[in-house]
Amino acid sequence: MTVWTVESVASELLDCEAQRRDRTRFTDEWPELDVDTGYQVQDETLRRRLARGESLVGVKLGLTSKAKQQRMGVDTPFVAWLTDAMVLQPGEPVPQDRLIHPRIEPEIVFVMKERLAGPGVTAEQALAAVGSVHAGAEVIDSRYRDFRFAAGDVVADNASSGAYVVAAQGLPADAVDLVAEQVVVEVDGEAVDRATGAAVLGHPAEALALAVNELSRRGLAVEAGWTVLTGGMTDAVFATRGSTVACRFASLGDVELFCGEAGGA
Ligand code: 0L1
Ligand code: MG
Repeated sequence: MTVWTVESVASELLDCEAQRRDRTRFTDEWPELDVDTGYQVQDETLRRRLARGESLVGVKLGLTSKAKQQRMGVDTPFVAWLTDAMVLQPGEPVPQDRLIHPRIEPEIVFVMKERLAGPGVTAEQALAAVGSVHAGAEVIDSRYRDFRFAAGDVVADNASSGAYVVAAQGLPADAVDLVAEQVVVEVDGEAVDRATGAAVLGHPAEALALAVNELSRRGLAVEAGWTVLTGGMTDAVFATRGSTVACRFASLGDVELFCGEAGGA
């Protein structure tokens, strides 16, 4: 049986990503892979992504909504890294050729105007450091078969990172009621789910504060200019080839993702 370590789990996850290969969760073989160890793996994979030329552009929150926690069977929100290799420009299709089994979820996105360092940062302080708020969508992709994982597995797997898109036009944070802001998720024009910003820990700024305070435990901060995905507001929908998924926000506008031509591998 394989004896797993932070380094070998990081290698296996990056290999799965590069080879578009899924696998069973590590915690069945390595029960010591808890959330703290998962963050060590995450930081190791980030180190390797940066070493191969990617740039760190922000953070994303995972499992900040009850809908997502219930669906995934994990009740702890967590933080993960965003690099420039994950960015999709508005209008770009889902990059099916580099993803295993992508799903799409709506996100309220912050672009930071100021650096924020914890501990003890409140949602109010966090919101004051936000430059603009945007509509967004994340294309999640798990390296685990059928998205089956425990908390340590998913933290190690950079919270199922794949790709994400942020609407170009944002609004100042005080111009939007982020608790009441509604999103409707449509697949090929049909509404399939909806939620408000309240789904994200009661207020998306709570998710930002959580990220800052979690990073501070590891001696890190959220930097000015970074993008922050505050967490999927609804359960994610399958990015089925040939379909278009739209996330229509009440004030922030729309993001639409074409999921690639039908019939491809
Ligand atoms: O695979 C997953 O659903 C875990 C990542 C969650 C991302 C999110 O909640 O925004
Ligand atoms: Mg997400």
